[in-house]
Amino acid sequence: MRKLGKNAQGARESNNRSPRFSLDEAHIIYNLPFNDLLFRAQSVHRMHFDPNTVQMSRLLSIKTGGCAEDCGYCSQSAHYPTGLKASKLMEVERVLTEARKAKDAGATRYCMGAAWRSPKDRDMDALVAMVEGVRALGMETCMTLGMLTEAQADRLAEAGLDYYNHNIDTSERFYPEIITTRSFEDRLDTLETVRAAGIKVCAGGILGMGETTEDRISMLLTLANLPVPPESVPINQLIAIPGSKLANAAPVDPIDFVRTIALARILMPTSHLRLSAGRTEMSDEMQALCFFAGANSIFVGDTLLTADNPGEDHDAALFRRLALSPMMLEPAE
Ligand code: SAM
Ligand code: DTB
Ligand code: SF4
Repeated sequence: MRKLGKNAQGARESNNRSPRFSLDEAHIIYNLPFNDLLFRAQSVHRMHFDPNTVQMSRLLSIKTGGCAEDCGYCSQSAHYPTGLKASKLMEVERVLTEARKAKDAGATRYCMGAAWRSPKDRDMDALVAMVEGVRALGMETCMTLGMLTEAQADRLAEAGLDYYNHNIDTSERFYPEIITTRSFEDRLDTLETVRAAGIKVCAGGILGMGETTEDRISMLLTLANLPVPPESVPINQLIAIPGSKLANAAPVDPIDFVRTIALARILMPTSHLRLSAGRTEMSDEMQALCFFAGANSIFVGDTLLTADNPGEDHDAALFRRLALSPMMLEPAE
């Protein structure tokens, strides 16, 4: 049985991927004067990345709605009257057609999401074909399918899946207020299974669900203090879905959002930090501050899984205003 405390907070032994911080240290950093915090985050960022390039991923919902889980933020949970129409797993050929379009529009990573608690073994052949097909187009592949068994993770790894997205969403303390059909520990178990299969880990969370600053710091420490921190860390701003449990959640203070990005950059210096859901509600100025604080990845395209995302034109204009360029794929080893 996993000891959560060790993973979650205060584990001080370092690994070669990231420094280790205690809860007290993380608090002190988060509460630095804003300019000092941003200067420090940007300095760390420049040690590991070109500060003017941003990685671009494209999402596709390969199986939408009707999900058995009760995640309070989600449009796809069958527990809430969100009005979303459920659909079956998409045909492989359709997925590949969409992936080709995403590649032509500049995305280098294709992320396929399914509204499942976990995949059924009968779905594995189709999922493997999707991974192989997208890879053959020369894109990185990512999937987010819920909890995985070791055998499922191994099959996806063999098919060449580059990343698996599985968010811890919030702190261990706040988690049961948002989701009751699975536990924080279940999430950490799947992350361990994915890591053991040799797939790169994408794990992050959501801000704006009514959590405290402490919850946000604690969530980031859990991620940073994993045996190996996630290669990719999506930070989502809640998109309040009408009908969901969090339909009326109060919006996050934008300065607090930027502080959280900066802390994530300092705690996980070499991870890609993705400014994920919620960009349609953010001004260009706020996004610019997030990039300055160390965010260096976004989802592109008009839709995320079910919700809106700024379209290509808006993002192209933003990139021009900030003289940002898309991050190229590193040549395969
Ligand atoms: N069913 C799979 C799972 O839960 O792992 C994969 C899909 S799920 C939609 C992926 C992630 O999207 C969630 O873990 C959550 O962090 C994020 N997400 C979902 N709905 C959101 C919303 N309304 N606003 C912000 N982030 C959201
Ligand atoms: C993540 O952290 N954000 C993405 C991706 N991982 C799968 C999903 C955002 C979903 C936003 C709500 C929607 O489109 O339904
Ligand atoms: Fe289902 Fe994932 Fe939505 Fe939770 S976040 S309800 S598991 S699709």
